[in-house]
Amino acid sequence: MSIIDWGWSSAWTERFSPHRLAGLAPARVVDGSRGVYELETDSGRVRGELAGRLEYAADSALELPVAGDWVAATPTDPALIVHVVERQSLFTRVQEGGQRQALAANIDVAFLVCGLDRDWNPARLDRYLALAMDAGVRPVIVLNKRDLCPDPGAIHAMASALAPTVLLSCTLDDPTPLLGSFVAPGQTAALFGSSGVGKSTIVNALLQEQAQAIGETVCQHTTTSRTLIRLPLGWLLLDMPGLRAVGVGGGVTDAFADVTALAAQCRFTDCSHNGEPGCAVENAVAPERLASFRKLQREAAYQHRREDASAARAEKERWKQLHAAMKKMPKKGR
Ligand SMILES: Nc1nc2c(ncn2[C@@H]2O[C@H](COP(=O)(O)OP(=O)(O)OP(=O)(O)O)[C@@H](O)[C@H]2O)c(=O)[nH]1
Ligand SMILES: [Mg+2]
Ligand SMILES: [Zn+2]
Repeated sequence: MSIIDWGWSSAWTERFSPHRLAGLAPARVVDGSRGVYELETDSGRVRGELAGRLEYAADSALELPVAGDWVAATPTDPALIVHVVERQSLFTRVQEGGQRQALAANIDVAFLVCGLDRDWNPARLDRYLALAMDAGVRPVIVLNKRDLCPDPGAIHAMASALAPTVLLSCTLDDPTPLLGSFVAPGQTAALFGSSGVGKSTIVNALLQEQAQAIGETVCQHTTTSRTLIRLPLGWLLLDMPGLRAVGVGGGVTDAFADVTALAAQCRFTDCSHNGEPGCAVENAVAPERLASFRKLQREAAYQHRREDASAARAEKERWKQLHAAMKKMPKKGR
């Protein structure tokens, strides 16, 4: 096996060339988080550790490696990770304190998995769609456990209006053709969704083996780390732990393309679709969907303000340090 089996392509070769000149080798992060990683390299699976300078030079945790990343590492075992190669996409969520957390890098397709037993929650799906749009990753909605739902047709119609949708049951169907049609060989997909919706069950069905542990009880989080898995069809799939909080920091207008299109016809450009005259949205969009839109829009706007403020603080700090350094420099006589 080589890194080509893990999604390496000519586009990456180009991005990587400066690191190659520095004697570093490319590796893909297939597992792990802060501190200890599992890497796939041209000489197989190795353990990876962060080089001190990468850790200390990082302005935020977003700059550290995450599952799916391509990194430049020493050709040793354990390998020392020196750089994170510029990402093609980064899937993030906003945590409760307002910090953005990286969930997965270099994902081509996001499978947003919902369980049709008791997890079906359109407002939560709106959140996941916004995360995918914010990351610039193509979303595919996966409605799993159709065997436990008396009328999956209505939900399927509702979801299909938002993004390409697959209706699935791991006990009745083979997910390989259903999900495989959305991912080309060499591409990477990831499974997102609450705990217990069946993400690891889907992985095992695609692999036709019990590689991932499956939950016995729905309330516990069975998968605890992110793992990139190579499927027989030649594409890669990242199994994610279930997410409790799904804070949104952007992507809302794209996730609500229907509302956005109608809003262009409101009489006032700053219409809040809340009783204004000439509003084109309020009577055309279901009240729950409009409420979900408003809530996520407020949340994303708040996050933008918070990130702008913190970027401004960092900029000010940089200038202060530069200024202090300049003052210390000896004045040369001319
Ligand atoms: N009836 C039915 N049960 C399913 C289906 N898919 C998964 N399950 C069951 O749902 C439970 C949870 O499945 P997991 O695959 O562990 O769920 P997960 O999304 O990986 O959960 P976390 O790892 O905790 O995030 C298990 O008991 C599975 O057997 C399905 O299509 N139909
Ligand atoms: Mg799991
Ligand atoms: Zn309006």
